[in-house]
Amino acid sequence: MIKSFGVTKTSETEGITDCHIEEFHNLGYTIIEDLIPVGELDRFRKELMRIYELQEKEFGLDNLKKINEENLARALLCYSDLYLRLARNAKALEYVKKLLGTYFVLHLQNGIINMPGHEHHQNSWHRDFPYQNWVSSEPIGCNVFYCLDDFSEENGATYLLPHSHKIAYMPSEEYLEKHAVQMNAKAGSAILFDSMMFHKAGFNRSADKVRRGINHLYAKAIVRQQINLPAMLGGKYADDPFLNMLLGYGSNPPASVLEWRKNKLSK
Ligand SMILES: O=C(O)CCC(=O)C(=O)O
Ligand SMILES: [Fe+2]
Repeated sequence: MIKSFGVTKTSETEGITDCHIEEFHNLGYTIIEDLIPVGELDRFRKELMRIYELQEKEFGLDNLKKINEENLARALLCYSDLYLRLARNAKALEYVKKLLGTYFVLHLQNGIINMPGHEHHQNSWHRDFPYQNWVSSEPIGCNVFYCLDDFSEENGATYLLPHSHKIAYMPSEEYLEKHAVQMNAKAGSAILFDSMMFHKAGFNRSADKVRRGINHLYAKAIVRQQINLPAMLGGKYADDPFLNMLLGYGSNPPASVLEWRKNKLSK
């Protein structure tokens, strides 16, 4: 029992999951530990680096630099079953369902490689739904950001601005400096945060510690995907009803009126 007076209503939480959800709603974020077993982390790190190298070869490092995409890998699950498994991690999706309901889509899956002594485009404050100067009463998206390495002040752990999912405009520099918090989180944990929160990667000032993170943004199906995953996958996984929803097969716009009506008829 909480010692209090004049209180007629208290938040009802049952167990640790509810406590995380309560933190998410109030602060805008929470850290969930042990989502990736420590023994598997190295596979995830290697696979991320393999995919990034592929993408760097495909587009060229100079071109990646021109568009601020150096050390950033996109749509990992289109290259790797391991990353498809991560995108559908059952424990993480339990939270996503509590926040977004049962119908949601993977809006993006990125790998961020924060190199020692190197500026990264993600070092700048932003919302993952960019250009929006409004807030919503309910979350329209949530991020599951996995730490593949231990995150620390030294190696550029992510900064979040608590409660900024409820702040329509970017606060002042003084406010950011005073209230931003850095996420010291263990490798294998994930930072679960409202996609309207202001955040950024810290600067990695370590001598030699690469800091890798995998960002997932799950959104209500009214939000279009950052990259058209069904087009990239070309029908792969479409027969699995859950993946059909998650990957956007079920919510990307039909190509014609006839297709729209046929879809409705078949339901
Ligand atoms: O790497 C980080 O700490 C933040 C990454 C980020 O903001 C993003 O991927 O959108
Ligand atoms: Fe971000």
